[in-house]
Amino acid sequence: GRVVALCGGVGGAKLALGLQHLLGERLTVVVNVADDFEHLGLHISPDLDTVLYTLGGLSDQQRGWGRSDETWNFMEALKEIGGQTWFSLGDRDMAMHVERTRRRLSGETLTAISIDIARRFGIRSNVLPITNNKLSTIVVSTEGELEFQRYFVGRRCEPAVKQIRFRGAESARLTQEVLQALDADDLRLIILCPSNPYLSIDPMLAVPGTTEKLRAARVPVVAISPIIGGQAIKGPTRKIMDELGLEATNREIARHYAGLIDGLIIDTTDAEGAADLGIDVHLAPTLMTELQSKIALAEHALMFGNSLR
Ligand code: GDP
Ligand code: FO1
Ligand code: CA
Repeated sequence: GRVVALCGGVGGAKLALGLQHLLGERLTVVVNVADDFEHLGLHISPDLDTVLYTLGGLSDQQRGWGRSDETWNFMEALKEIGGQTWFSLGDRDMAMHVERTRRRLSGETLTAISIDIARRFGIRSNVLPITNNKLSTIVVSTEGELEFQRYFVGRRCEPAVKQIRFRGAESARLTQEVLQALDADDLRLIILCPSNPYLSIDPMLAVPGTTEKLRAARVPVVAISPIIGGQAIKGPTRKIMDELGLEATNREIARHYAGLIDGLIIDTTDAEGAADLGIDVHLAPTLMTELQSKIALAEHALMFGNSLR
Protein backbone atom coordinates (compact mmCIF):
# COMPACT_ATOMS: atom_id res chain seq x y z
CA GLY A 1 0.00 0.00 0.00
CA ARG A 2 0.84 3.67 -0.21
CA VAL A 3 1.92 6.06 2.54
CA VAL A 4 1.58 9.85 2.78
CA ALA A 5 4.01 11.68 5.09
CA LEU A 6 3.52 15.32 6.09
CA CYS A 7 6.97 16.82 6.43
CA GLY A 8 8.85 20.02 7.29
CA GLY A 9 12.60 20.32 6.81
CA VAL A 10 15.46 18.52 8.54
CA GLY A 11 13.63 16.42 11.16
CA GLY A 12 10.93 15.32 8.76
CA ALA A 13 13.30 14.67 5.87
CA LYS A 14 15.36 12.23 7.96
CA LEU A 15 12.32 10.01 8.45
CA ALA A 16 11.25 10.52 4.84
CA LEU A 17 14.62 9.12 3.73
CA GLY A 18 14.02 6.00 5.85
CA LEU A 19 10.49 5.67 4.47
CA GLN A 20 11.75 6.06 0.91
CA HIS A 21 14.13 3.13 1.40
CA LEU A 22 11.21 0.91 2.42
CA LEU A 23 8.50 2.23 0.10
CA GLY A 24 10.11 3.79 -2.97
CA GLU A 25 7.42 5.16 -5.30
CA ARG A 26 4.68 4.13 -2.85
CA LEU A 27 5.72 7.07 -0.64
CA THR A 28 4.36 10.59 -1.09
CA VAL A 29 6.05 13.31 0.97
CA VAL A 30 3.83 16.37 1.37
CA VAL A 31 6.01 19.34 2.28
CA ASN A 32 5.49 22.61 4.15
CA VAL A 33 5.88 25.79 2.08
CA ALA A 34 5.16 28.40 4.76
CA ASP A 35 8.93 29.03 5.18
CA ASP A 36 9.06 30.14 1.54
CA PHE A 37 9.94 33.72 0.75
CA GLU A 38 11.29 35.96 -1.93
CA HIS A 39 14.91 36.97 -1.48
CA LEU A 40 17.15 38.81 -3.97
CA GLY A 41 14.26 38.41 -6.42
CA LEU A 42 14.38 34.61 -6.09
CA HIS A 43 11.71 32.22 -4.85
CA ILE A 44 13.27 30.24 -1.98
CA SER A 45 11.53 27.06 -0.69
CA PRO A 46 13.70 25.89 2.24
CA ASP A 47 11.70 22.84 3.32
CA LEU A 48 11.18 21.60 -0.25
CA ASP A 49 14.91 22.08 -0.85
CA THR A 50 15.80 20.15 2.31
CA VAL A 51 13.53 17.26 1.30
CA LEU A 52 14.73 17.23 -2.34
CA TYR A 53 18.42 17.39 -1.36
CA THR A 54 17.97 14.78 1.41
CA LEU A 55 16.03 12.27 -0.68
CA GLY A 56 18.40 12.90 -3.58
CA GLY A 57 21.44 12.22 -1.38
CA LEU A 58 22.80 15.74 -1.94
CA SER A 59 22.18 17.38 1.45
CA ASP A 60 24.76 18.76 3.85
CA GLN A 61 24.15 16.83 7.07
CA GLN A 62 26.34 19.05 9.27
CA ARG A 63 24.82 22.38 8.29
CA GLY A 64 21.28 20.99 8.17
CA TRP A 65 20.30 22.89 5.04
CA GLY A 66 21.61 23.28 1.52
CA ARG A 67 23.90 20.99 -0.48
CA SER A 68 27.07 19.17 0.44
CA ASP A 69 30.24 20.20 -1.42
CA GLU A 70 28.96 23.76 -1.47
CA THR A 71 31.07 26.83 -2.30
CA TRP A 72 30.24 30.44 -1.43
CA ASN A 73 31.80 32.59 -4.15
CA PHE A 74 28.52 34.33 -4.89
CA MET A 75 28.04 35.35 -1.25
CA GLU A 76 31.63 36.65 -1.00
CA ALA A 77 31.22 38.70 -4.16
CA LEU A 78 27.83 39.96 -2.99
CA LYS A 79 29.37 41.08 0.31
CA GLU A 80 32.14 42.98 -1.52
CA ILE A 81 29.58 45.11 -3.33
CA GLY A 82 27.47 45.74 -0.22
CA GLY A 83 24.61 43.32 -0.95
CA GLN A 84 22.32 41.59 1.55
CA THR A 85 24.23 38.81 3.27
CA TRP A 86 22.00 37.85 6.22
CA PHE A 87 20.63 34.87 4.26
CA SER A 88 23.25 32.65 2.62
CA LEU A 89 22.81 31.18 -0.84
CA GLY A 90 25.48 28.67 -1.85
CA ASP A 91 26.77 28.61 -5.41
CA ARG A 92 25.27 25.20 -6.25
CA ASP A 93 22.09 25.83 -4.26
CA MET A 94 21.69 29.04 -6.27
CA ALA A 95 20.96 27.01 -9.39
CA MET A 96 17.84 25.65 -7.69
CA HIS A 97 16.55 29.10 -6.74
CA VAL A 98 17.28 30.70 -10.12
CA GLU A 99 15.74 27.84 -12.10
CA ARG A 100 12.66 27.51 -9.85
CA THR A 101 12.10 31.26 -10.04
CA ARG A 102 12.39 31.22 -13.84
CA ARG A 103 9.95 28.35 -14.17
CA ARG A 104 7.42 29.96 -11.81
CA LEU A 105 7.61 33.22 -13.76
CA SER A 106 6.95 31.25 -16.95
CA GLY A 107 3.75 29.95 -15.35
CA GLU A 108 4.67 26.52 -13.96
CA THR A 109 3.35 25.49 -10.56
CA LEU A 110 5.61 24.73 -7.59
CA THR A 111 4.17 21.19 -7.76
CA ALA A 112 5.20 20.63 -11.38
CA ILE A 113 8.67 22.05 -10.74
CA SER A 114 9.14 19.88 -7.62
CA ILE A 115 8.04 16.70 -9.43
CA ASP A 116 10.45 17.41 -12.29
CA ILE A 117 13.43 18.21 -10.06
CA ALA A 118 12.76 15.12 -7.92
CA ARG A 119 12.85 13.01 -11.09
CA ARG A 120 16.10 14.63 -12.21
CA PHE A 121 17.63 13.91 -8.77
CA GLY A 122 16.65 10.24 -9.18
CA ILE A 123 14.23 10.44 -6.24
CA ARG A 124 11.87 7.45 -6.31
CA SER A 125 9.20 8.79 -3.95
CA ASN A 126 6.78 11.61 -4.76
CA VAL A 127 7.61 15.06 -3.35
CA LEU A 128 4.70 17.52 -3.32
CA PRO A 129 4.30 20.99 -1.85
CA ILE A 130 1.10 21.15 0.26
CA THR A 131 -0.19 24.04 -1.88
CA ASN A 132 0.73 26.10 -4.94
CA ASN A 133 -0.64 29.21 -3.28
CA LYS A 134 1.24 31.73 -1.21
CA LEU A 135 1.42 30.65 2.43
CA SER A 136 3.68 32.53 4.87
CA THR A 137 4.46 31.97 8.52
CA ILE A 138 4.42 35.19 10.56
CA VAL A 139 5.96 35.09 14.02
CA VAL A 140 4.29 37.46 16.45
CA SER A 141 7.12 38.07 18.90
CA THR A 142 7.92 40.31 21.84
CA GLU A 143 9.65 42.48 19.23
CA GLY A 144 6.63 42.67 16.94
CA GLU A 145 5.62 40.73 13.85
CA LEU A 146 8.46 39.07 11.97
CA GLU A 147 8.41 37.32 8.62
CA PHE A 148 9.56 33.75 9.15
CA GLN A 149 13.10 33.88 7.73
CA ARG A 150 13.69 37.25 9.43
CA TYR A 151 12.84 35.50 12.69
CA PHE A 152 14.59 32.18 12.01
CA VAL A 153 17.77 33.20 10.21
CA GLY A 154 17.88 36.99 10.61
CA ARG A 155 17.23 36.94 14.38
CA ARG A 156 18.34 33.32 15.05
CA CYS A 157 14.99 32.63 16.75
CA GLU A 158 15.97 34.96 19.63
CA PRO A 159 12.78 37.05 19.98
CA ALA A 160 10.25 35.30 22.24
CA VAL A 161 7.29 33.91 20.32
CA LYS A 162 3.84 35.10 21.41
CA GLN A 163 1.80 33.72 18.54
CA ILE A 164 2.30 32.12 15.13
CA ARG A 165 0.15 33.07 12.13
CA PHE A 166 -0.09 31.59 8.67
CA ARG A 167 -0.76 34.39 6.22
CA GLY A 168 -2.68 33.21 3.18
CA ALA A 169 -3.87 29.98 4.80
CA GLU A 170 -7.60 30.72 4.45
CA SER A 171 -7.38 31.21 0.70
CA ALA A 172 -4.76 28.50 0.06
CA ARG A 173 -5.90 25.28 -1.60
CA LEU A 174 -4.57 21.74 -1.33
CA THR A 175 -3.24 20.72 -4.73
CA GLN A 176 -4.97 18.08 -6.88
CA GLU A 177 -1.86 15.93 -6.48
CA VAL A 178 -2.03 16.09 -2.66
CA LEU A 179 -5.77 15.35 -2.70
CA GLN A 180 -5.17 12.37 -5.01
CA ALA A 181 -2.46 11.03 -2.70
CA LEU A 182 -4.79 11.32 0.31
CA ASP A 183 -7.69 9.72 -1.59
CA ALA A 184 -5.72 6.83 -3.12
CA ASP A 185 -7.56 3.47 -2.92
CA ASP A 186 -4.39 1.71 -1.80
CA LEU A 187 -3.41 4.30 0.84
CA ARG A 188 -2.48 2.46 4.04
CA LEU A 189 -1.10 5.08 6.40
CA ILE A 190 -0.66 8.82 6.97
CA ILE A 191 2.40 9.92 8.95
CA LEU A 192 3.10 13.24 10.65
CA CYS A 193 6.91 13.36 10.57
CA PRO A 194 8.89 14.44 13.68
CA SER A 195 8.95 18.00 12.38
CA ASN A 196 8.37 21.16 14.39
CA PRO A 197 4.61 20.95 15.14
CA TYR A 198 4.20 24.73 15.38
CA LEU A 199 6.35 25.88 12.45
CA SER A 200 6.31 22.93 10.04
CA ILE A 201 3.14 20.84 10.53
CA ASP A 202 0.65 23.50 11.74
CA PRO A 203 0.93 25.59 8.54
CA MET A 204 -0.07 22.52 6.52
CA LEU A 205 -2.94 21.82 8.93
CA ALA A 206 -4.04 25.46 8.46
CA VAL A 207 -4.71 24.91 4.75
CA PRO A 208 -8.47 24.32 4.50
CA GLY A 209 -9.22 20.64 3.98
CA THR A 210 -6.12 19.13 5.57
CA THR A 211 -7.52 18.46 9.03
CA GLU A 212 -10.85 17.35 7.50
CA LYS A 213 -8.98 14.88 5.26
CA LEU A 214 -6.97 13.50 8.18
CA ARG A 215 -10.09 13.13 10.33
CA ALA A 216 -12.06 11.46 7.55
CA ALA A 217 -9.19 9.18 6.50
CA ARG A 218 -10.04 5.48 6.53
CA VAL A 219 -6.39 4.72 7.32
CA PRO A 220 -4.47 5.28 10.57
CA VAL A 221 -2.74 8.62 11.16
CA VAL A 222 0.49 8.28 13.14
CA ALA A 223 2.82 11.02 14.44
CA ILE A 224 6.42 10.71 15.60
CA SER A 225 7.30 13.03 18.47
CA PRO A 226 10.08 15.56 17.77
CA ILE A 227 10.73 15.76 21.52
CA ILE A 228 13.08 13.37 23.35
CA GLY A 229 13.64 13.75 27.09
CA GLY A 230 11.92 17.14 27.12
CA GLN A 231 14.30 18.52 24.48
CA ALA A 232 14.22 19.10 20.74
CA ILE A 233 17.02 17.42 18.76
CA LYS A 234 17.66 20.61 16.84
CA GLY A 235 16.05 23.99 16.32
CA PRO A 236 13.66 26.12 18.37
CA THR A 237 10.83 23.62 19.09
CA ARG A 238 11.60 23.45 22.82
CA LYS A 239 12.21 27.21 23.09
CA ILE A 240 8.92 27.99 21.32
CA MET A 241 6.99 25.58 23.55
CA ASP A 242 8.43 27.33 26.62
CA GLU A 243 7.51 30.76 25.22
CA LEU A 244 3.98 29.66 24.34
CA GLY A 245 3.55 28.38 27.90
CA LEU A 246 3.48 24.74 26.82
CA GLU A 247 5.25 21.90 28.62
CA ALA A 248 7.90 20.35 26.38
CA THR A 249 6.57 16.82 26.82
CA ASN A 250 5.14 14.03 24.70
CA ARG A 251 1.89 14.61 26.57
CA GLU A 252 1.76 18.11 25.06
CA ILE A 253 2.56 16.76 21.57
CA ALA A 254 -0.25 14.20 22.00
CA ARG A 255 -2.60 16.97 23.15
CA HIS A 256 -1.58 19.19 20.23
CA TYR A 257 -2.47 16.51 17.66
CA ALA A 258 -5.50 15.16 19.59
CA GLY A 259 -8.41 14.28 17.30
CA LEU A 260 -6.12 14.15 14.28
CA ILE A 261 -3.86 11.20 15.04
CA ASP A 262 -4.60 7.62 16.05
CA GLY A 263 -1.19 6.97 17.53
CA LEU A 264 2.04 8.61 18.64
CA ILE A 265 5.55 7.18 18.53
CA ILE A 266 7.78 8.37 21.35
CA ASP A 267 11.32 7.53 22.30
CA THR A 268 12.03 4.40 24.35
CA THR A 269 13.82 6.59 26.91
CA ASP A 270 10.52 8.45 27.47
CA ALA A 271 8.63 5.26 28.43
CA GLU A 272 7.68 6.57 31.87
CA GLY A 273 4.08 7.80 31.86
CA ALA A 274 3.61 6.71 28.23
CA ALA A 275 0.63 4.55 29.16
CA ASP A 276 -1.61 7.47 30.12
CA LEU A 277 -1.11 9.91 27.24
CA GLY A 278 -4.75 9.31 26.27
CA ILE A 279 -3.73 7.88 22.90
CA ASP A 280 -2.18 4.72 21.46
CA VAL A 281 1.57 5.02 22.05
CA HIS A 282 4.39 3.03 20.50
CA LEU A 283 7.92 3.13 21.92
CA ALA A 284 10.87 3.13 19.52
CA PRO A 285 14.37 4.61 19.28
CA THR A 286 13.41 7.89 17.62
CA LEU A 287 16.84 9.56 17.44
CA MET A 288 17.85 9.32 13.77
CA THR A 289 21.59 9.48 13.11
CA GLU A 290 22.83 6.98 10.53
CA LEU A 291 20.72 5.78 7.60
CA GLN A 292 20.04 2.54 9.49
CA SER A 293 18.29 4.37 12.36
CA LYS A 294 16.13 6.29 9.85
CA ILE A 295 15.07 3.06 8.16
CA ALA A 296 14.50 1.42 11.55
CA LEU A 297 12.20 4.24 12.72
CA ALA A 298 10.38 4.13 9.38
CA GLU A 299 9.82 0.38 9.94
CA HIS A 300 8.39 1.12 13.39
CA ALA A 301 6.01 3.69 11.89
CA LEU A 302 4.75 1.22 9.26
CA MET A 303 4.37 -1.60 11.82
CA PHE A 304 2.61 0.64 14.32
CA GLY A 305 0.31 1.91 11.58
CA ASN A 306 -0.57 -1.67 10.59
CA SER A 307 -1.38 -2.53 14.19
CA LEU A 308 -3.91 0.34 14.36
CA ARG A 309 -5.91 -0.67 11.26
P1 GDP B 1 13.11 22.35 9.89
O1 GDP B 1 11.95 22.69 8.97
O2 GDP B 1 14.40 22.25 9.15
O3 GDP B 1 13.15 23.19 11.10
O4 GDP B 1 12.84 20.86 10.34
P2 GDP B 1 11.54 20.09 10.86
O5 GDP B 1 10.45 21.01 11.27
O6 GDP B 1 11.21 19.02 9.89
O7 GDP B 1 12.16 19.39 12.09
C1 GDP B 1 12.56 20.06 13.26
C2 GDP B 1 12.23 19.13 14.41
O8 GDP B 1 12.79 17.86 14.13
C3 GDP B 1 12.77 19.56 15.75
O9 GDP B 1 11.69 19.70 16.63
C4 GDP B 1 13.64 18.37 16.18
O10 GDP B 1 13.47 18.05 17.54
C5 GDP B 1 13.13 17.25 15.34
N1 GDP B 1 14.13 16.25 15.03
C6 GDP B 1 15.29 16.43 14.37
N2 GDP B 1 15.98 15.29 14.30
C7 GDP B 1 15.23 14.35 14.95
C8 GDP B 1 15.41 12.98 15.22
O11 GDP B 1 16.41 12.36 14.86
N3 GDP B 1 14.43 12.34 15.93
C9 GDP B 1 13.29 13.00 16.34
N4 GDP B 1 12.37 12.31 17.03
N5 GDP B 1 13.10 14.32 16.10
C10 GDP B 1 14.05 14.97 15.41
N1 FO1 C 1 19.42 28.74 7.43
C1 FO1 C 1 20.27 29.51 8.14
O1 FO1 C 1 20.33 29.38 9.35
N2 FO1 C 1 21.03 30.47 7.51
C2 FO1 C 1 21.00 30.66 6.18
O2 FO1 C 1 21.69 31.52 5.67
C3 FO1 C 1 20.14 29.82 5.40
C4 FO1 C 1 20.06 29.91 4.02
C5 FO1 C 1 19.24 29.02 3.31
C6 FO1 C 1 19.19 29.06 1.92
C7 FO1 C 1 18.40 28.16 1.21
C8 FO1 C 1 17.63 27.23 1.91
O3 FO1 C 1 16.86 26.36 1.23
C9 FO1 C 1 17.66 27.19 3.29
C10 FO1 C 1 18.46 28.07 4.01
N3 FO1 C 1 18.51 28.03 5.39
C11 FO1 C 1 19.36 28.85 6.09
C12 FO1 C 1 17.70 27.08 6.15
C13 FO1 C 1 16.26 27.48 6.36
O4 FO1 C 1 15.92 28.74 5.99
C14 FO1 C 1 15.70 27.18 7.75
O5 FO1 C 1 16.39 26.16 8.38
C15 FO1 C 1 14.30 26.73 7.57
O6 FO1 C 1 13.44 27.59 6.88
C16 FO1 C 1 13.63 26.23 8.82
O7 FO1 C 1 13.05 25.10 8.35
CA1 CA D 1 10.83 24.43 8.12
